[in-house]
Amino acid sequence: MCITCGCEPEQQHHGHHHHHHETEPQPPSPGSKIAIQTDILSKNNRLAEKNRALFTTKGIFALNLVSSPGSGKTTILERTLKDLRDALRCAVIEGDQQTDNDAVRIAATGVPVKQINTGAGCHLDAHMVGHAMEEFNLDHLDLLFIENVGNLVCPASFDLGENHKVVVLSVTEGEDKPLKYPQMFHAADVMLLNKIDILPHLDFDMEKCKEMARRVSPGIIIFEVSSKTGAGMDAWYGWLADQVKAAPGRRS
Ligand SMILES: Nc1nc2c(ncn2[C@@H]2O[C@H](COP(=O)(O)OP(=O)(O)OP(=O)(O)O)[C@@H](O)[C@H]2O)c(=O)[nH]1
Ligand SMILES: [Mg+2]
Repeated sequence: MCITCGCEPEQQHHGHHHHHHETEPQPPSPGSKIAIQTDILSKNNRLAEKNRALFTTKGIFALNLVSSPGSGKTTILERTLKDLRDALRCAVIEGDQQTDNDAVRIAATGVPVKQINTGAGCHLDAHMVGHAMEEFNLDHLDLLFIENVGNLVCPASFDLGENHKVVVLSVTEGEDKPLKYPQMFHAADVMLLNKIDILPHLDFDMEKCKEMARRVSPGIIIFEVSSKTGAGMDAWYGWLADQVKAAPGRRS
């Protein structure tokens, strides 16, 4: 269980809206769980601004990939890196509670990668990302992918300094997830609807899913993809290339 992001059931008994304690009008009593959480989130926000300033200084476009476990974040990255590594200089930060499995998979593409193990923690925070950035040559980097810990709840609250959160939803998870986990989908500017190759075996309603995602995140950009077959990936690559070109602080 993670105390830092307030995912304990107790938190809900105060009648507060989860994860928005920093906007509560009354100051929380010192030492209370809410006060601790407010401190953690404001400290995180300060460090996220530092990361963002670094990305801007270096002209790096940074994405934070979030999803439930197994939706296909690493598989999407593997294919994306293989297809884009000659055109764009990429690096990856991998977040998992344990193992370096995903970092090993990314390393096989030849792209620089740094694994962060969060142990009991259920999300990456800005401090971890700032530290991991020391591993890369920032003067030779266009595009940074941060794969967050597989968790559709807590990573929504933690700004890492990224340009956008990209939520991956695989079609096996059900079309109602945007409404069940609205904070994550609200926080995301892009949704990758992954594993469309297996749609013929499912009752997944694509249009309904997209409508639900737009209900919680009106401007969300949606790509339907299969990281297994490569279907739909070109539209995602096109968006990435455009965003890198327009990244804040980028000179060429
Ligand atoms: N059929 C199909 N399977 C996929 C696709 N993308 C990923 N998978 C499979 O889904 C499983 C999980 O993929 P990962 O890429 O490891 O998922 P992840 O989101 O990185 O998982 P965590 O890092 O553990 O949260 C693997 O068995 C993949 O082969 C896809 O587009 N189609
Ligand atoms: Mg992964």
